[in-house]
Amino acid sequence: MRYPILLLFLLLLATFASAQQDYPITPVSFSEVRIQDDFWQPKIRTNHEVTIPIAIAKSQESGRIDNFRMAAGRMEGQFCTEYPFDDSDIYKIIEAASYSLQTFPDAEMEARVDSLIELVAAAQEPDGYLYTTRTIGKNVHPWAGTERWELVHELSHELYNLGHLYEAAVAHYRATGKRSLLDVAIKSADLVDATFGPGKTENYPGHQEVELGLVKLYRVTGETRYLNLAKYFLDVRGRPGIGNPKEYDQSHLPVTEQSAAVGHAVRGAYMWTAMADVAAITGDSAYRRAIDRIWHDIVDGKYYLNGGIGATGAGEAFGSAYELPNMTAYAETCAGVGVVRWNHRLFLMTGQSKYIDVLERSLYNNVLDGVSRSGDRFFYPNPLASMGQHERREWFGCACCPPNVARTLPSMPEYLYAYRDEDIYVNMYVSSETELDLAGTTLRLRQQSGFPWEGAVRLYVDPASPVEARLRLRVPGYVRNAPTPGDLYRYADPELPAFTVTVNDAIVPVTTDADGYLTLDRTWREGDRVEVDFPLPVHAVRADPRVAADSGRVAFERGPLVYAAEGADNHGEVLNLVVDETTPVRAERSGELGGIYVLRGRARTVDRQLDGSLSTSEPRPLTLVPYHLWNNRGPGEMAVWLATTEATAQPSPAPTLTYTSTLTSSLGEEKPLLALRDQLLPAHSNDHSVPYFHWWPRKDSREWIQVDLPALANVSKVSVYWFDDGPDGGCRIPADWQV
Ligand code: FUB
Ligand code: ZN
Repeated sequence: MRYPILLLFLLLLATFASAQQDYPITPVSFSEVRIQDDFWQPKIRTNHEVTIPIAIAKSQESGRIDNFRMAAGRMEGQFCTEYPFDDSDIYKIIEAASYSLQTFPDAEMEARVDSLIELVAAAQEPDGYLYTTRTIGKNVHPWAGTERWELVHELSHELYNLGHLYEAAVAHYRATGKRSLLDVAIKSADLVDATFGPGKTENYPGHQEVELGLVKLYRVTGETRYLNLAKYFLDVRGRPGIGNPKEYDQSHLPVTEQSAAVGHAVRGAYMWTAMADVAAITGDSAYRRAIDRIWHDIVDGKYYLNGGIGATGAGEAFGSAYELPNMTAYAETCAGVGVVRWNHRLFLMTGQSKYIDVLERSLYNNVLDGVSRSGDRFFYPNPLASMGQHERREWFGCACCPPNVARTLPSMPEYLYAYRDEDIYVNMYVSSETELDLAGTTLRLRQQSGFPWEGAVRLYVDPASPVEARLRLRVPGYVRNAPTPGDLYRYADPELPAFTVTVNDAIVPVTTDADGYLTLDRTWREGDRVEVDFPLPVHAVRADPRVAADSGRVAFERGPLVYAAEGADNHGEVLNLVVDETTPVRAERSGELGGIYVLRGRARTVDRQLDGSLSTSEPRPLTLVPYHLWNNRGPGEMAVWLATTEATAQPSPAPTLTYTSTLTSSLGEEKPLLALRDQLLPAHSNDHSVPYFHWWPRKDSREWIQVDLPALANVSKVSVYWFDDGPDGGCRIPADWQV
């Protein structure tokens, strides 16, 4: 009799222990931080007023909401959108709105969210299964398979959708206290738990996401089955005989044996985030070691200066180390969101500011680039160079990115502050206000900052009664000559300008510690004031010489912002610029683009002549704008990495007959035809590094390109350079062709 009691006691203890353990550092929740600045606050407002309503309207127009209506039996018809993961957009929108309503109470949006939740609940099958394409039962998506979960390890996205459902449910519950979506999530998770695991169906999701959703559900419900299930879905990957192991979805090896960032970038980022979560709760050091190796693999060779990951559109995947092409960079917005979330977790695990450096770079540059200033146009890939072929779009058939931005903006206040015992971390400099409970007293923290434009930061520390605490101010990498952790990028002009920290106007001698913080350890009293003026010089950045795409090139940044040259400020041309390195590049306030700092320098242009020779101009003014703001004045040339030599510049094309002609094609789109006029010769037919024109996925069809000459001309010779990406790609040199 004593054993069962002892066992019960031990079990209770184990549950209690695991429920207690989590990240050693706790973020101050987004709902406890009030942003009061001129940079983020307007963006969060535009997100609320424009982006979220558009996301709802587009979901209605595209049939995503109707899919739920049909699954709920409230409408006749068949599954009517393109992808089986379209359900997930609705969940992401609910999550975004839940965060946003905290800052902007809005009865209309709240009612809309309630009605979406009611519809989602109605679309759920009695046993908890939720996947509209199968429940509707007509026009079931081929990726769904014939049976539930049959293709879960491939492209069905049944579990991916549910991960987003769980995240939405937790956000909605935390924001409103309402259980409506949480109950749907719990019913679903119970079914998934009854279905998968040892002795049940043994398989893993083809697109990771459910794992981190389950951890969130575990945190809010305390139900350890959800945590165990999250861990199961991670551990079952790469097990012999299970699923279809492949690098594409990181199932090629057990997760603890993985060391390199390979395959689909979003899948990877979501998986490493979940591994961090599970490791924080269970203390699993093998997970920690694996994500640490992968993190290094990224920051040492697979991380774009704009904070993006995933170099190639082929498989939306990582390339090999140092393969970071600029014009064809994929750097999907969702992958940037993944980098932000994963690195936040790594900070919470370690207290090291290098993770916030990565988070901040990806957030300010890659994620913000994902949406226009107006909040109604979106980038899916975020290239670092353009001939004018790129433009933000109103929406996408595969609409994963816009709602991912929509949920990231209103939740970003969560990245500002964190605490652990008497340590208070200030990680991002954004004018804001929050309160913390510390050693039995309430401490009010108010921050005034000019970031990202100016480095002066003032913190008002107001405890209700005197309290001992360590205020830890992050010293960003760009103030420490470390643009990114590791050696992938370096400042060409390393400079460590001095700065001082004062408390109540008295200079405090303080140095940056090994974790990248300035620590002020004292008894804080009402009215205490800390001031730091971080120097934000313009920095020229060079990439590791092994990054061929950036060789002979330089990029500029200031503070957290990466800059880009855009045609709109530079006579329409920037790819042909050679930076005049003898002229310093300076920051200057400008009224452009809503009020920014532009960078001004000088550059020469390189132009190709009709005889093939190159001519170089005298230096002329060069203007750069923050990268995330490019393409808000129409499409055009853009470059983050500018040539420093004539040999690495891309000369403006000579006025040849092709260049001055009007080109049209059977493709119907104009922009891809720019590749025919750029006068860049590929190294070989499978050279993806220069722009190419293609008709893929058309096959066995007759296609044409028409060249309307500007005037009557004698054409003595025509050459065609065919693109062929065989054997893996789908483009081949045509069976026959004629001019
Ligand atoms: O598969 C769902 C989402 O669609 C992925 O995360 C994106 O990369 C896009 O492929
Ligand atoms: Zn996406």
